Amino acid sequence: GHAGGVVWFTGLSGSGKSTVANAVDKKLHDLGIHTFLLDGDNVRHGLNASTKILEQSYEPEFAKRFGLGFGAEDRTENIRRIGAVAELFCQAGVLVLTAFVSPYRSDREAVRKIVEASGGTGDFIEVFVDTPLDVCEQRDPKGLYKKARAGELKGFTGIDDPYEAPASPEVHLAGGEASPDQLADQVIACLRELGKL
Ligand code: GGZ
Repeated sequence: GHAGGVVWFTGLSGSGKSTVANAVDKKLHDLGIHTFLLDGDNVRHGLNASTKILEQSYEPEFAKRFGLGFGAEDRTENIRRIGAVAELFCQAGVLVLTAFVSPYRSDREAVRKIVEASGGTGDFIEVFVDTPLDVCEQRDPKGLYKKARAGELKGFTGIDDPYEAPASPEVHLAGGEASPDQLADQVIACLRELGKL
């Protein structure tokens, strides 16, 4: 194989994906591994910015056409673009970490196909951050579950939009039961077993 790979975190909002991915990123960096983390903060504000964000720099018509939201088609396009970027980094020998809800199984499988076609089997590692909905809802760091329950936010994953759990992820984390640091250690151990480290 080669040094590159895509470690794809998936799970509900508030599941801890981003926190665990950041902890894994730091541990890999300390091991001297060249990584790159893609998450909502650097993608949904840039490459996949919303119409509202794009309107600050582009014509309204253009912003409307290319801005991404949270409807089913936009989520699919969000994941497709992220997958394409991840595949490029992977080709460059970088171990890419991604942290997106990525709720639809077919979207994740499409990325797997693309990454494995250009790299090889084993280059796509799906990490399911399996935190029960009620735990995510109790955490509710941004108050989004509360808004979704109140009907102020439509199409929220886990409330009135589906989350399709991975059938056979390479790594399955019991998100509600351990600290982010412990979960990150589990991911590192799995990456070793899979021969990625
Ligand atoms: C799910 C939403 C929604 C809806 C805004 N559904 O906890 P967060 O805030 O930081 O994580 C969620 C994030 C999800 O963006 P992704 O790019 O990961 O989603 S996807 O893979 O489905 O395209 C949440 C916030 O954006 N958010 N509206 N309706 N999450």
